[in-house]
Amino acid sequence: MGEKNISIIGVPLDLGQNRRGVDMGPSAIRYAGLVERIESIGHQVMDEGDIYVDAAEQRDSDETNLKNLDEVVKATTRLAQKVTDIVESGNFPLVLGGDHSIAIGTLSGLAVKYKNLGVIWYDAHADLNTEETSPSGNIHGMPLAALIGLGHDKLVNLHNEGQKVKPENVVIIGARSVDPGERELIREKGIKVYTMHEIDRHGMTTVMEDAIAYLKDRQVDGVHLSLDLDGLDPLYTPGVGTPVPGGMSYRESHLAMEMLEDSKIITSAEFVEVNPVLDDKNKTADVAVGLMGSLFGEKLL
Ligand code: HAR
Ligand code: MN
Ligand code: MN
Ligand code: MN
Repeated sequence: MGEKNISIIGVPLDLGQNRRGVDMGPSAIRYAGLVERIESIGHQVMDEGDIYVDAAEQRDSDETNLKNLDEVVKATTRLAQKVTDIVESGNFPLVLGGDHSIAIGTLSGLAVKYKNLGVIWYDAHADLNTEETSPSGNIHGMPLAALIGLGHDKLVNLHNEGQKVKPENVVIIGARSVDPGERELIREKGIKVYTMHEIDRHGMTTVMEDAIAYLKDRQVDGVHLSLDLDGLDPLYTPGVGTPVPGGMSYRESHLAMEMLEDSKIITSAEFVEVNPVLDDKNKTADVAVGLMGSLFGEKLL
């Protein structure tokens, strides 16, 4: 990647879903040696600490089925401002979750600078639900929908009004758990999705070459990697709240990160859904840090 100035921000938010513990994700990732690992590659690292997250209220203030809507909006709005400050200073934002609802904040912050941003969504899920289609009411299943301008207006208009990312600039990799409303949206909006079938059928090399070429064709002005650790098979990343079998392997995931590093297209990244309470001796955080090593140019030889 060449030497970068990387700003790390933790988001200890677990209110976008049901299982407690994912708020400890940023600590677990730091404990797994993140800063030292990235510095040893030759980058400058600034750890900017954590975004403040309010305690959940006893009852939902809004009459929707969106759980903890106001708390999620407050924390992600703070995150968006922080991310805007970081990209405006020229640094590379590296955001640590927290559940995947934080992506609404990260990408809303990036959208101030990047008007034609590409997004790689590495995930078992499509995260394209709205309050109408969500089977759970969990906001971590909705960030991509909100970012393309669909769903509750507090989520859609966070930090700035309206759509933050064009649906045709989104590439989902590793999907294997997609709800009916999400499937409809993928068809209607023409969102590019490489499911586990494409990865099995054509291999990760072809899928990543294709994904990178697709985004370059879209003439994107930056590419954000949003990596949900449940994209990997739970064999490798057991510490996630919504594991889905049949996922991408450790080796496929490292290859994907190495190909992104070779392509030089990535301008920001986030790693989400690490839940130390559900983990096996910090294995999932260790995998996350290893993947960041590959993404930032760690070489074997
Ligand atoms: N699709 C389901 C829902 O909306 C499950 C979403 C789980 N999401 C995450 N992020 N872990 O990908 O509730
Ligand atoms: Mn996700
Ligand atoms: Mn997921
Ligand atoms: Mn298959």
